[in-house]
Amino acid sequence: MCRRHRKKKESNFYYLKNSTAARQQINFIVEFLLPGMEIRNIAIIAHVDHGKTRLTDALMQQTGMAEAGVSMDSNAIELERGITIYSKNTSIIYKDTKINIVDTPGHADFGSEVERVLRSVDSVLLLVDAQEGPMPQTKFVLRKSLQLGLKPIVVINKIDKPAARPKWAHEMVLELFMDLGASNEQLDFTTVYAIAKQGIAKMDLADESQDLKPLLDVILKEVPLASGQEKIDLPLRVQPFNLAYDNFLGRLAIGRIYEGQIKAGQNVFVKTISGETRKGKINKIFTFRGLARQETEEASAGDIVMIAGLPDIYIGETICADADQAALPAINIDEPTISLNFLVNNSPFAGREGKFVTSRQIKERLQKELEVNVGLKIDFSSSEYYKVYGRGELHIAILLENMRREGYELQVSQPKVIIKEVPSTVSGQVSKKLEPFEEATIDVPDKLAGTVISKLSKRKGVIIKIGPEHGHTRIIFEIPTRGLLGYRGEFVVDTRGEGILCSRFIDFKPYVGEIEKRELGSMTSMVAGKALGYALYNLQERGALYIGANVAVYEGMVIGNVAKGDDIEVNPTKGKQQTNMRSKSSDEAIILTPPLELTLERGLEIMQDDEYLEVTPQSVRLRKQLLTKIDRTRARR
Ligand SMILES: Nc1nc2c(ncn2[C@@H]2O[C@H](COP(=O)(O)OP(=O)(O)OP(=O)(O)O)[C@@H](O)[C@H]2O)c(=O)[nH]1
Ligand SMILES: [Mg+2]
Repeated sequence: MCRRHRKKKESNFYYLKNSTAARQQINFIVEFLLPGMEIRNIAIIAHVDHGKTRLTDALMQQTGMAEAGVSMDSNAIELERGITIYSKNTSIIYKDTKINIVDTPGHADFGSEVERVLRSVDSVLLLVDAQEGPMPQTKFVLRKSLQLGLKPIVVINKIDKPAARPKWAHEMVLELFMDLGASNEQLDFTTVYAIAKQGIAKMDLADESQDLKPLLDVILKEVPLASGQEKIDLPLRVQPFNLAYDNFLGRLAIGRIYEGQIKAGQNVFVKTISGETRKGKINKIFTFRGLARQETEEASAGDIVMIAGLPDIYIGETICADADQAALPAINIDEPTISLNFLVNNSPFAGREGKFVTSRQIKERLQKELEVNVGLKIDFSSSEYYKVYGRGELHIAILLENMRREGYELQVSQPKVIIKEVPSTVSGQVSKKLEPFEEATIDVPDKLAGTVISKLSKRKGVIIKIGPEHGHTRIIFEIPTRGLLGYRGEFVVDTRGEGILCSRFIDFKPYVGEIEKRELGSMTSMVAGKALGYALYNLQERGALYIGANVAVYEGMVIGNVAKGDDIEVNPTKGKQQTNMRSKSSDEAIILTPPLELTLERGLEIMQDDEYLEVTPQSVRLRKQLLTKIDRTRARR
């Protein structure tokens, strides 16, 4: 019997919750059945925090692909922040079918990653929080899925929350489908209710269920088959949608085999997006087995594979068997929206904490990042700095966080939005300036709506929609990215932590002119030394401090902000005047407000144009570019 044509047997039910038996069965399947197995490819998409990773983890556990406690969020920063940063592949086996799953990030800065993934799957699980209902990123990922002609399966998740409104959420999702122009077929989506956290799914709220079987069955029923002999018989075509890097193997392409078979050692042709063809050779092939990658000699149409051997491969190119085959439709890569300079740290504390500090080391690290970080662009042409272009503050912050954890030390300039100059079509007329715009969705307690509206209007935000939303006011703004930069911190303070703000890039639109922001001034140290509690006690009346007592400071280091007005120079090392009189307010009695800790993101947000953010494995410090007051005054003239 040809394995490839093996009929699916219902009795082969590899679904034994978390049991060793399930894993033994999996080992058997992988060795003997996998080569001819039916394949389905799905992505899990949603707004940030709606439960994608929890669901993926539970699917892996219940099908015996991972132990309890193993998570798709495996990177240290992901674990720390509790968010997904990189989309990741896994596979599970259910009823003799291999289901490749891509868990995607929900944060808007990584939206373009989701878009690429969608190109390579045949359906999506659209997760929606049963209490929050559809959120901005739900709309974005659903729109992209619908445009690609995918028919989503809707999963209303977190139905265990006390304030869950699953039926309402379902209605809202249906409305969203209609607003986004879904076809009749797409509108006829299947809805599954779930508690990803407990690994439970049910078709009807009243159903009894202890596991995810109902969802798995829907996947088998609804997701189109990716494999099939008729596709395998065609000449090879693979398209990478993601990149990875391995110290030994170099650049790796993660792609879907649309047609044919791929073999280790095979000679191939790579068709570029611009229409050129180059030769290459496949070195190694891996498929996904749970989270692990498993080397294989060959793989067939329908599967998602990781390929080594093509050092210059890029997203959206087509790997094929013959030079005259047609390329697959290109995959769009979103342009960066902000930029900043990375440079060697030259503060008085430079080199104390970092292991890799030189310009060459930073350059090499950035070049390596370009291997895998698809949204990133870097201009290495200047001798003084490297200009890094990214998709948002979080995108950049994650790169910096990774670098400092690896032992790098550097400083960066204030992030700026990218302004594009488009030549006018009318001769003789000046060119047009375009800047990135975002759609910002804000939920705030009703009484605070006024404050938010007035602040964002000053920052050139325009209200698109406003209305009540579960006890809050929801306001949707269209606002230049420039207007939002540096606003988040203020928003948290203004709404006392009760507001939600999420935004995503929509398009480059005509430049709206100067934006007036009420910026806080900087409190800059005019001396080097150790900060003293007594001095800080007096300074904390003027603004929030970034440092506590006994922290070493240098001249030109920014140690806090100034609530009112311009920058000031201060002496944080000044001790109390010594007198013979014993005063009541002895140094020990001083109680300092806890400092506002400078995190990378906060630093990037609050820093001013004439400052650098110093990033080392141990510290994040803010400093003036020009350290002495004389130099700063001279430069202002
Ligand atoms: N009450 C409840 N909480 C859940 C459920 N599913 C997930 N959560 C919680 O929601 C939070 C976010 O879950 P994740 O799975 O990380 O969400 P995500 O969609 O992967 O988030 P991003 O990848 O950052 O977009 C975690 O604290 C989960 O424990 C659920 O069914 N019920
Ligand atoms: Mg996640």
